[in-house]
Amino acid sequence: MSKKFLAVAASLALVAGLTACGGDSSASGGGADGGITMGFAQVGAESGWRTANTKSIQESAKEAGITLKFSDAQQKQENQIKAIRSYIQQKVDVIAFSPVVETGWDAVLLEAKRANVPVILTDRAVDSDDTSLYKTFLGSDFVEEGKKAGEWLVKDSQGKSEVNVVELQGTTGAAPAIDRQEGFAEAIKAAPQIKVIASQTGDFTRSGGKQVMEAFLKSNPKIDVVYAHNDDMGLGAIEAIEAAGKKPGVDIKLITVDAVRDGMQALADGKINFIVECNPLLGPQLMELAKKVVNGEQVPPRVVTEETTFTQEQAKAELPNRKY
Ligand code: GYE
Repeated sequence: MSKKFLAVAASLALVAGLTACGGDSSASGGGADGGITMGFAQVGAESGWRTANTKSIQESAKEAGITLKFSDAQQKQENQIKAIRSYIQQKVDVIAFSPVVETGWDAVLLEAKRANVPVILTDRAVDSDDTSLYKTFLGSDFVEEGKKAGEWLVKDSQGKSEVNVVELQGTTGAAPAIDRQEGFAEAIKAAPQIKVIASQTGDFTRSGGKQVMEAFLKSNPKIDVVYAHNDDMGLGAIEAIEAAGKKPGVDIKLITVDAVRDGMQALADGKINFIVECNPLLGPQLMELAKKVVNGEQVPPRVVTEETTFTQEQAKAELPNRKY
């Protein structure tokens, strides 16, 4: 993985209009009143996964008695940087964020460090050599997720002479897009008949997945498999495949990542063939870590979420219990 350092232009602009969530903004300030205030800079609202993640964070902050200041960056790094600067200015007790992309964070994280505001990375990682810029990283192992997707396809491709895959990538430069591509590529090396014939970003959205898939279908006469970095893009691809008069799950197989309800429904309906789970319910663990960090307790530098995979049969059994 490349280690790039993009210098972030220091801007003094204060962010107007960050949504305060969970209450009284005057309660911030070093936990002097005994309460903890967290500034959370979210990626956006691009997918079902993200919606579930946001809900989990808001609900568990409430349960933990943590005052949450929440902002939505609409998938733009510059918005996240502004939000983080604003949280530093407001002297929150802890900042948590899920970085839109991997690189370009050193400058703003250094500002937080100098202002003594601890930072927790959640869901997505940053690509920086300086691990002193954050206290811990809570989230999935995306390379592992990509590997699980690839391993399923290797098994499914046994005895076939040619398997053409198109890949719908997540947001360019985002950790889950980079790592899910890497893990998948690694796993399919075991089966040389599997070839990724096209790969393009659909930005983790349903409309992005649909658009890219429409273009793939026009320019590639033989597509056997779609590997989508999330359910939403896979669901968009299903629409494009059906509009082209083909049967998703049968004429063209689909593998996706996340296992949100809509994805699981499509899997149970036979339109997706395999889903690798990525757990969005990070709120409770995040609040636990935040309390420890604010109290000066030791926390592990990396906390990995436990996840599984689903076949069509397993999805049918799991659907009634799925909470998101
Ligand atoms: O898989 C995707 C979302 O960062 C793990 O972001 C997250 C990814 C998730 O948009 O649906």
